[in-house]
Amino acid sequence: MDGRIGDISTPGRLAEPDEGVGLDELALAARNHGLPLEALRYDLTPAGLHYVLVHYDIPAAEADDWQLTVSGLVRTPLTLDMRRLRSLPAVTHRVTMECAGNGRARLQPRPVSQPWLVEAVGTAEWTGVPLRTLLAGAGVEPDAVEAVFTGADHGVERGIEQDYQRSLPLSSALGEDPEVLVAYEMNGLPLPPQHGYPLRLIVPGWYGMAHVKWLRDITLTDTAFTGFQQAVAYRLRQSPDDPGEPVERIAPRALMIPPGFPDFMSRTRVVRPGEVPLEGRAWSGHAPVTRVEVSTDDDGSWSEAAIDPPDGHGWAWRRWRAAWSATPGSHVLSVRATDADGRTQPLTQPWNRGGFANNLVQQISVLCLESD
Ligand SMILES: Nc1nc2c(c(=O)[nH]1)N[C@H]1C(S)=C(S)[C@@H](COP(=O)(O)O)O[C@H]1N2
Ligand SMILES: [Mo]
Repeated sequence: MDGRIGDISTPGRLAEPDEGVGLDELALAARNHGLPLEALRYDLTPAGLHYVLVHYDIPAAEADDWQLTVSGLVRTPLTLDMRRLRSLPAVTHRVTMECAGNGRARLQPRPVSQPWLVEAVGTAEWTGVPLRTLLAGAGVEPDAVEAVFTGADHGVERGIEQDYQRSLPLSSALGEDPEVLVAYEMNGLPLPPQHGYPLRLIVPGWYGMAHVKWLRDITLTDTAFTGFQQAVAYRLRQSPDDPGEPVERIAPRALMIPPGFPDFMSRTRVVRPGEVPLEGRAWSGHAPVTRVEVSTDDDGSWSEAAIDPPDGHGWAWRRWRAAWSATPGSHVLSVRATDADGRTQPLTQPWNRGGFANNLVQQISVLCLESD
């Protein structure tokens, strides 16, 4: 699997100052899609509206002959088919998943990759077997430090052919909070092909790249995994030679359902004067969201929104609501979330070479009409 014709250590490219979105980015944007922001109204995102991100091709997969292997530093290597996995005690978790590249399209300079604005997010109920159960069945050897997860999809990165692979430290793989799942259902139905059919990893609270789809192997190792998606991509780097920090948990973010209706070309929102209900969702992968604030006049003033109670684990977004008295003219609406650890969202753009974990406050331009 390693036709070594490229330099895998090269981090991604930045767009030139005047460079528009290129054909390679349009091709990515055409196969992946975001959550239409009005779908923030649903507690549970209907599967077809959940964002999708696929690096390579959706692999051909049949549940009937799918096999998950658990190998490496285990006492008893396992080969599990779907029937066996479904016979094990299952749990269901409601989890908000967000792509680490969400917000990337607005960065200056712009990393050349999937150009998300803010819509790479969704919430689903995932059903499957706790990873812990499978690892206990296999018996992890004491010198194991990581679990490496391999998907059935395959492609070339910087000239090197490889499978989609990511790892988790053993402490996270075996942990109870969050509880990592090997999931075979999304919202009570078999996984759709684009979301990993028939089997994927779910790592509540972590950015999307950790949730390996089309999962076919788990290997326990005594060294840290250095594959492309772990050690080259998905690191917070300021320069190409900066080793950077790994991208892991989701930074807090609140999003607002754009109020009123769109002006089709400018995408400005249009409302009529008077009370305009504002609503959206807020989440954080570090700790539950405890505060959501809304600003309606771009003058630095914020007022607190009401937040719905969290669900049991706090791995899913919370709905927030506020009311706005709209007056004729142009307005900028903003919303920001703060979590129980005190993490919040910046008002000025943070930057790193991959455009990861970017949680700049959302701003929506609204034109309020003269009274009708
Ligand atoms: N095997 C495999 N798993 C993968 C990916 C992939 O390309 N291949 N993309 C990852 C990324 S970057 C994200 S953001 C999430 C997206 O999951 P979704 O498409 O179900 O929303 O899947 C992750 N798991
Ligand atoms: Mo992602």
